[in-house]
Amino acid sequence: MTALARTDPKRDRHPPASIGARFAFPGPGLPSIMGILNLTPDSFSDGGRFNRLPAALEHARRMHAEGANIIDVGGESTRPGARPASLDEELDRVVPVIEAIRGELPVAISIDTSKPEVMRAAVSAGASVINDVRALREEGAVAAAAELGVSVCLMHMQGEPRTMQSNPHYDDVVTEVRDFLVARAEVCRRRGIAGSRLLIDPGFGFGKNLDHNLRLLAELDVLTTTGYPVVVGLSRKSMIGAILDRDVDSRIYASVALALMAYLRGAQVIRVHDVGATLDALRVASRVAAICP
Ligand code: 7PM
Repeated sequence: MTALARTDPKRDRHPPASIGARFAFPGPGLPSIMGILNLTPDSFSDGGRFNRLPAALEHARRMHAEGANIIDVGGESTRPGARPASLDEELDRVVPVIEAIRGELPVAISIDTSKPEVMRAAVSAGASVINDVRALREEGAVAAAAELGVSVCLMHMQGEPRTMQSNPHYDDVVTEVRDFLVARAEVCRRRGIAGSRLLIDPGFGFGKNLDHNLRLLAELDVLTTTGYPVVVGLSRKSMIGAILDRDVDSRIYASVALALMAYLRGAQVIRVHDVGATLDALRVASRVAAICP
């Protein structure tokens, strides 16, 4: 029954167009694959700024070669407990990388930021999607996104990165996350962002304990039935660590399993570190889904 969701045309109402139709998709019946390009100092940094750009570009090339059709460029760490990046730090990290990807790879670029200034600079440099873990709640963010005319991923987060994992609480996590996302989407539409440009994301791990995360994935249909395309980021997250007691580099198989479950529940964009491994699983699964009676 869940596999049917992929082939039901009513579920595929906002497909490719919402990230820029000129970019190739991973394949028929497959979701968009958003490869993660994290430019915070803990990655691509070994010793200094000289090799950051080439190393980041090489990683983007690899994710594109493995089938990613969106590269998500982020320069602000949203890790629990992280210190917020300054505006200049964030701009220095992301703008050169976006320009380089734009000049070389036929992929959509999303910018993972909450800052209106970074949104503007990133879109000028070639980004066509804003991915905001704060769902455009920062001052000036809705106006910037409306003016830029790009697609926007609205993500749910309870609290702020520094403290969000200390004691997350919900009466009904699935309903509260859905109501928040639909309300943010309505604000965006009233302020001039077309509904067809909006995507929603439950924000796995952002102010959620293991039980909250599991319920959100088990009941992902509650989000897909809103009509907005659903983005999920489960890749290497601590919910996997909590179940398997494995460190972050040993969570690939489990990440692929969760990506597959999100796909079967109708997610249209899957945000991952391990593009090739994820697409192997989705490609075989999509062949089965395609003949589901
Ligand atoms: C530590 C904790 C490091 C969490 C990095 C993260 C999402 C996102 C991130 C997501 C969307 C990560 C996250 N997660 N954007 N940005 N959805 N739309 O695992 O789930 O990369 S940061």
